[in-house]
Amino acid sequence: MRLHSAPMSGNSYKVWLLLGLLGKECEVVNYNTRGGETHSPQFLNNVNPEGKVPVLELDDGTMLPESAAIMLYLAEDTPYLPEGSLERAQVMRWMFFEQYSLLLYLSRPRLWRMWDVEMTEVRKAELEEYFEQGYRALGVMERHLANREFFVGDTPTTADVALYVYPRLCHEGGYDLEGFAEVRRWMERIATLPGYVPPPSQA
Ligand SMILES: N[C@@H](CCC(=O)N[C@@H](CS)C(=O)NCC(=O)O)C(=O)O
Repeated sequence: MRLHSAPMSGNSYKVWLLLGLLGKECEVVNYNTRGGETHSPQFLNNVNPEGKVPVLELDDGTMLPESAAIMLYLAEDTPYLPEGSLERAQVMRWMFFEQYSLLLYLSRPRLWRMWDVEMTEVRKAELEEYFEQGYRALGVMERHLANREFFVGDTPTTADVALYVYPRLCHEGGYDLEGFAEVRRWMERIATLPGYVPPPSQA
């Protein structure tokens, strides 16, 4: 297996983290996303037509993009993916939530800061919307975690790994998790799991 990824990519970090927690090894090929390497004809034709990482390349050459799909594939037959259909659906429910309701809002402010993007009036208005939606999504997580240790069941699953990454990195985009004590406690629990891999943080 080979993982196509980028050094500061949160979505790639989800996969590195899961690999560490599962005790699995994988060759890593890094790209410079800012420099447009993932939009080269070679990448678009042979790795991912969407021009994004992460992509897991299987031993037979099959390319599997999308962090959530990769995590579900890697976690099969491990404690990180429950066997029961309802529990599995709950895991996917939180991974869909992460993709639709959390990811963009927490990742974009970080990306703009990292890339020192010019703050036009349009971007300023967008940023405000990202923070509003991002804090809303963090509130959903905070309420869910009020009476449980992990998102689904009593042990960590791919849902926890997916949801961990952007809250862990979001301070780099200007978020403040002061009002999210349950989320912070849950993040501390994740950071003590055997095989934990620290984030690709600049800070
Ligand atoms: N839904 C995708 C999002 C992947 C994504 O946005 N990847 C970023 C890096 S974190 C990327 O490759 N950006 C380069 C680009 O869009 O040109 C996932 O979860 O894997």
